[in-house]
Amino acid sequence: MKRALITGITGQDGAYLSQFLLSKGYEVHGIVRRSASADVINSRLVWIGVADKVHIHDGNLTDLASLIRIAQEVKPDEIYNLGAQSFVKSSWQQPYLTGLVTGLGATNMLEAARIVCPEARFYQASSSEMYGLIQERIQSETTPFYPRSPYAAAKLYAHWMTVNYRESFGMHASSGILFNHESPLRGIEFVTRKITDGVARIKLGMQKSISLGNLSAMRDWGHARDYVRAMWLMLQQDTADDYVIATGRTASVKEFCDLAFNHVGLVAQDHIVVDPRFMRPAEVDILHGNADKAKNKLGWSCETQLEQLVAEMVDADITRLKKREHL
Ligand code: NAP
Ligand code: G4F
Repeated sequence: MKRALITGITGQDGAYLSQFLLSKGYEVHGIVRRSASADVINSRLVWIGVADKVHIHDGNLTDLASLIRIAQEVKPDEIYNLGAQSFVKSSWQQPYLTGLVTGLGATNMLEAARIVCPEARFYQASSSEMYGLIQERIQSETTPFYPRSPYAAAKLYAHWMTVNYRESFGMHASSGILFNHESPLRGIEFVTRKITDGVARIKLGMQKSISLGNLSAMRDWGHARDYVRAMWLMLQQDTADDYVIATGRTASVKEFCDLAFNHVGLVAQDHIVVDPRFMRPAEVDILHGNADKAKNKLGWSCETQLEQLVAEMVDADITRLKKREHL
């Protein structure tokens, strides 16, 4: 039985990846940082039905000793570094913390692996945010990076450290440059879930409108369930490498709103309020990925269309609100 160690197991991708790896027969271990809200920290793992099937270890990406200890205890075959301060807007409010966790945290995990289990295969959660002020209309592995936020700069550092550990120490370390991926388990502060939760509340008569920032921003939105499969595929290859994972379709925040409101028979423009508080100091105007390399080398393609993703998220939020569940 293979053993996987996941940082960020309590997040959206951690939950879907745990479910996927368990279905493949893995023993799944996760690192969870101490929280005063320990009773709800595993709510995504509960929602997806794996909370009692994974092994949880108390640690933190900023605490190298804890990562070394956990690596010694688990002896993982595969390490997935998903842990991060992942909300771009907060990275301007907490630039140091974002650099520490999202950037140096990855170095800590790489270093723990190098010291304890250098044969373990390593996945780094890189991001399409690294393209920032895009240098090519459609972005692939060869497109130059131009980070536009403290988050993107931290991710870029972690990305290059992963390449560096691969080239310096011969470690099987791969980066997935994942474009935005969403699901019913997406954090409520991200725009897609904010919209689907808002649409559900409006449909149920619990609120009248949704306040948003830049409606023109365009993203290449996929489903997290499809994207965690790509992470695993990268670690099954003979040679480590970097891959873009994207749907190849881009849509604006406004178009996402239209799809979500249409799904419940409402009109978006009747309920959207533009609020400058949700604008950013610098914006990533458009992301549009080319995942041909992943298709050709990994045999990966996305299975969920944007319309299906939106419908699944809105329906899940309506169900949750009717049951008075929170996530
Ligand atoms: P998420 O839901 O925000 O999850 C982030 C995870 O990191 C949570 O489990 C969080 O724990 C954990 N974490 C935060 N600080 C930590 C620390 N100091 N030590 C250990 N763990 C810590 O993010 P996601 O959407 O699942 O994304 C997974 C990864 O992919 C992230 O690295 C993200 O930056 C990257 N990424 C995401 C996307 C996307 O569209 N979703 C695209 C590209 C890349 P708590 O539960 O305690 O907060
Ligand atoms: O949903 P978002 O906050 O995601 P963003 O900034 O694209 O970052 C996500 O995807 C990255 C991959 O490219 C990940 F690396 C990162 O960890 C995260 O998962 O914002 C999407 C867009 C932005 O252009 C933002 O300005 O939506 C726009 N937007 C408009 N109104 C809003 C809002 N975003 C949020 N969060 N809230 C709003 O009210």
